[in-house]
Amino acid sequence: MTQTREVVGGCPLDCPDGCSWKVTVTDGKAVRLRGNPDHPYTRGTLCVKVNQYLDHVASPDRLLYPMRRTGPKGSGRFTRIGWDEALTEIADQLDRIVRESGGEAIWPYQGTGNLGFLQGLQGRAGARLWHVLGASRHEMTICSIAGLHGTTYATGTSRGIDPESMAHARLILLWGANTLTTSHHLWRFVDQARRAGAHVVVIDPVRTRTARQADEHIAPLPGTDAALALGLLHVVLAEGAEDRDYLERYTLGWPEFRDRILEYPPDRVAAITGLTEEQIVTLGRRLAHTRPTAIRAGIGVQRHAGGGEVLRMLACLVGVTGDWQYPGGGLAFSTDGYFGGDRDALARPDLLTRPVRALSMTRLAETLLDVDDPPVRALVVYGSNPVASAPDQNRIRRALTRPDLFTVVLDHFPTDTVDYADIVLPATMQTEHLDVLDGYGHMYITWNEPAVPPPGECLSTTETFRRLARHLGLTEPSLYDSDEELAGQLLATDDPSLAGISMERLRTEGWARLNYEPAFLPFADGFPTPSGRLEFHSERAAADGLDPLVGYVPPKEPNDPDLSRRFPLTLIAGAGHFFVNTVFGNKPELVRRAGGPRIVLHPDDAGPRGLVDGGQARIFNDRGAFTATMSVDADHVRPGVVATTKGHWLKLSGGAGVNATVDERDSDMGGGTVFHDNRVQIEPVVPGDVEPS
Ligand SMILES: Nc1nc2c(c(=O)[nH]1)N[C@H]1C(S)=C(S)[C@@H](COP(=O)(O)OP(=O)(O)OC[C@H]3O[C@@H](n4cnc5c(=O)[nH]c(N)nc54)[C@H](O)[C@@H]3O)O[C@H]1N2
Ligand SMILES: Nc1nc2c(c(=O)[nH]1)N[C@H]1C(S)=C(S)[C@@H](COP(=O)(O)OP(=O)(O)OC[C@H]3O[C@@H](n4cnc5c(=O)[nH]c(N)nc54)[C@H](O)[C@@H]3O)O[C@H]1N2
Ligand code: SF4
Ligand SMILES: [Mo]
Repeated sequence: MTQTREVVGGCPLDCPDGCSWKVTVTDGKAVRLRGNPDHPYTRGTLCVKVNQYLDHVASPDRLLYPMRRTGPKGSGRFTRIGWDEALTEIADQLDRIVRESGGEAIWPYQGTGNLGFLQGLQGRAGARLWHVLGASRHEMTICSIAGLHGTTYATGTSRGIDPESMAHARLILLWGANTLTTSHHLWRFVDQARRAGAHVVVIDPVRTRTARQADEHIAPLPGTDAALALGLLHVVLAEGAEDRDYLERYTLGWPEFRDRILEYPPDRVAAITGLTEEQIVTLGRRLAHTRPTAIRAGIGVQRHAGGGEVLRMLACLVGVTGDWQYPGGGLAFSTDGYFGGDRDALARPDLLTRPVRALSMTRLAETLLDVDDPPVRALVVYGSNPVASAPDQNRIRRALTRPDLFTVVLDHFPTDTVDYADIVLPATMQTEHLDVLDGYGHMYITWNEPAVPPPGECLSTTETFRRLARHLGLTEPSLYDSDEELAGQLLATDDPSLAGISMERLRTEGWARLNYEPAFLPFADGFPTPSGRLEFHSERAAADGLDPLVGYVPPKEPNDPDLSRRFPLTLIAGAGHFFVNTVFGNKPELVRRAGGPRIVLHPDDAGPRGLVDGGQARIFNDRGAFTATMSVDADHVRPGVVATTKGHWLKLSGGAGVNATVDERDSDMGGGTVFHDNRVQIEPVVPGDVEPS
């Protein structure tokens, strides 16, 4: 007799929507995956990518067995070995490296492939083992850190409003956020506000799918958003619309900030941002007279030299207008942190017996090539595909071929990074392991129950590290806690966000809303800053070497005259619609729909270079080059700005990707990345020419 059951789970991918799902299992096989219809945010739909997840799980390309490298590093040639052999070799290498160079010679390099608390990034899977070994601390700098720091200087926290509350806004600014591609479940709330009369503006140098659906699209020059914000506030002041009562009661440094705003009249801001004075004044007036105004800032907006400062500015902007005090007003950047689970109980920082150095994800190549105290001798990569995703691809490739570097990669598929591994370990996918997840764009947590057994010899991250601990002969008991025990430790807390949410309830129902009222005001009782106020002037920023007063930090490469002469175009590489970072970059159906790397440019830039729509282009700078198909489109970008998307696998798209051109340089805060602060030149690829490397 056929047996069918439904298993609750959640999407592990790096996406603000953190969907809750249900897997239908018939006779031990996962046959259907759909968005959980009961979940208030997911509402029964997943997305164009994850709708194909079960197919992806069953892909013939899946890594099913441990492997050892047989060809040169980078060749991707491997032979199958057993788990025992693989773990013995890894344990021997790590043991030797720790003895010879100390634990810090190990770099556990964890990415965003899985955001789960047990198997992924949120809980720093493997943290206990790394602490016991005294490995270097991995700093997750590649994504949103600059903005998280920026909002924190201003408000004392990176947490903003519940994005759902945007349904109550009357003006919505989607600021460097490509919502319909990167977090489409938010659109329902945008739409709800719009039906009640809200005006929706997208602020993005690129005419994205989201920009096309908005009431208005404002396209500033990349990296100039903080100047734009100052210009809008200049208009607010001219209209006498600043909220004086709010400024008086809730903010610090207003007189200084006011003076700074007055330095940015619309004509000056027009020159900086490339917008017209009229655009600035019109939007400024709208902002002055529309309460509540909600800003949804994306992550893309902060991938510039002054990216952290942009988020700091946006958090301050909605203080000048007083929007933080209205349901539906304020800034939504991240909800990460509203979940009050016991992260330390999970990661156990107390297992570290002495302080260790931190290594930044942004600086992979430089660290591997240049750091000497001690050099990194073992790199353990999991949930990450840095050869394709991280800045300065060519240097990363060079670094990963270092003969004295021992590289282990845990993954689902033979990625561009797997090609450089000494040992490859096959990892479970989301239908095959236990996990607990939160979201960074909503207020819910999710339980992921394994629905089916793993294929081949795939193991979960937790089980892989338990077995590795055993091979290392480690005796610390907590290294062997089961997944259920780990989940219990995470959830066993008195934190009010979890009141009434037991592990049993979560496991049965599959999701729970954290204990916050709908449309709650995050700063009704003041701000968690040193002064208790929204800080336009921040001593913490000053102590970190930044301007104590919030302001505008220009992008770097567009303002370098010599560089700009040689490389006159600013390249933005945002999210692709059919992948999540490089996940699905090998899924044939999604690769087909994505249509290969594409570069969109304005006819004024195309014409003089002999670049034609549909032709092949070589995009290059001093760091490297990649090829893409051209789209010449006057509506999509302005002259001087070109757009492409991230996520393509290098070996499936000409051997190089956009990150061959990106600099391994820190943004202004937290060591964040500068993916879009990037100047390039473009030339046509004539058929028959040698392909660029
Ligand atoms: N489909 C899909 N969804 C994804 C991802 C994906 O790869 N594909 N990635 C996931 C991840 S890891 C993240 S962090 C989020 C990112 O989510 P988003 O931040 O929404 O996505 P991005 O495309 O990185 O950036 C948003 C927009 O910022 C714009 N932008 C770039 N520079 C500037 C600037 O200087 N000023 C302004 N105003 N805008 C600028 C870009 O043109 C882009 O359209 O999405 C997640 N969701
Ligand atoms: N040019 C440019 N580059 C960018 C960006 C950009 O906007 N422009 N965006 C940046 C951003 S926001 C981010 S977050 C980074 C992402 O960069 P990374 O963190 O490197 O993420 P991915 O490239 O998606 O690689 C994730 C890998 O993890 C694997 N994986 C997934 N789940 C698991 C699991 O449970 N266990 C194990 N072992 N492996 C798993 C996947 O198969 C995949 O190979 O990329 C950055 N790169
Ligand atoms: S990628 Fe985002 S939208 Fe798609 S299923 Fe996962 S959480 Fe939901
Ligand atoms: Mo990200």
